[in-house]
Amino acid sequence: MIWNEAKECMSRDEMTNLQSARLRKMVNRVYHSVEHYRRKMQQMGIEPGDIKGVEDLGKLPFTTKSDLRDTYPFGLFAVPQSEIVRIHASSGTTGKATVVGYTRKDIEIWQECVTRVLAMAGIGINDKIQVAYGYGLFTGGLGLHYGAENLGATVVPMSTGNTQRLITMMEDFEVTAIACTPSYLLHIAETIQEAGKLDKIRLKAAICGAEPWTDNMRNEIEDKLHLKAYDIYGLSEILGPGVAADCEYHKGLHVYEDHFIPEIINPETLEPCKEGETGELVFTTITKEGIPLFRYRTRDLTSISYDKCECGRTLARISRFKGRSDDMLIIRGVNVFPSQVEAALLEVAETSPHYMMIVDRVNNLDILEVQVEVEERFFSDEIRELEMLTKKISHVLQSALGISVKVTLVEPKTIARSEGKAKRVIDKRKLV
Ligand code: DLL
Repeated sequence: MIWNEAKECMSRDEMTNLQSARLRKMVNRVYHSVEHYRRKMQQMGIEPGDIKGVEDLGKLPFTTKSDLRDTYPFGLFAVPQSEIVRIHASSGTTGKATVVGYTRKDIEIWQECVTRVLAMAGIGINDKIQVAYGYGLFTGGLGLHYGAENLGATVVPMSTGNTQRLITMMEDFEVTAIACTPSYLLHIAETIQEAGKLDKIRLKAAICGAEPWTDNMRNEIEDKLHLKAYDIYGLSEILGPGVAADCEYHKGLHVYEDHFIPEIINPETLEPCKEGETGELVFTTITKEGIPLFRYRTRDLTSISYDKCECGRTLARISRFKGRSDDMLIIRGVNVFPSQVEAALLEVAETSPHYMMIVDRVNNLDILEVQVEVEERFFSDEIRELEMLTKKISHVLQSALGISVKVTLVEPKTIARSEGKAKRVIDKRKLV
């Protein structure tokens, strides 16, 4: 039985009707309250009345991160400041922060979305959940916190910063669920294993997201901690965590289409992609009040399916993310994503998914070095074994990426662990 059947199991026609009604209202409201959009629509010769439903979505202008930066801090807000009850911001790597504001209703909708995600992962009022995403301007901590509280679970607001304390409390409080980035959870799992505490841990579910991860990484986490790991997706501009998440079948992430209309476009031509084709994910918010966005280009690369899921939900599903278009490295003309490296490394039993990609340019030639952690024993054994393993990993990576790779094996714990989003790439070409 699906907890939120009325919202998650509608027929496509019912969903389209609901979305169209919400879209019409929101376009009208935004046109009259956000100068930036009104100007853009006027330049394109569109009036609110031209948007009759979802079929007219393509007439609306796209929004990009630069629109948010150009109107920094509050230029895209659609309500007076007195109606804004919370602000979040993401720093990004360049320029000013991206600022988003929430009205009380926005916070309620956000809570509702996260509650739906947690319920989909089988979490309920008898669970104790440690929220180990960062609390603060990042949306992970507070987003999961309010959603879990709204569900009625017992929240332990850990934030990040002290893995030992997190594990002690996990054991003492008999914590049954955790929410954090997948890379941090892997670090937690290894620390638990080293401390010989695995049999004292009662975790049954993990809600992981905020960074790309692969099915192999999920398997590794599930095997290490004997739990079920679920994927949660979101971005501050649209909401924070809770825009989409996967169910127990792990066949893509269900998008909460009653609040966000997804599109997949070709990032070069900006034309819509066919169902199943990989492209850039674009969202239009249809219930947000504080900062409603038209066709926001997420830069995240995925594909979409409208087939009914085995779980019974009819919500559109997006496939796991291949990465972001701005994470994509072009090395000697070949497109390379960190997620390809992760997936390939997880095929090699002797490695761990802790790696760092270092890209450099020597004599005008791009060089990719991948540093990989391997078990300690390889460094005490004969040098020949280390060489053989280096060759094996180079071969696996070369066939996965289609370019030659310099592999450097490093001892466990050499690569810095992150408690938030993992850093996987150092591109020295950008530093010169
Ligand atoms: O990362 C919100 C979040 C917090 C999501 C906690 C899930 C859990 P931002 O900092 O704005 O917001 O970063 C958003 O992170 O565009 C993706 O590139 C990436 N991302 C988020 N979730 C996933 C995921 C939060 N499940 C950016 N898989 C997005 C892959 C993800 N990438």
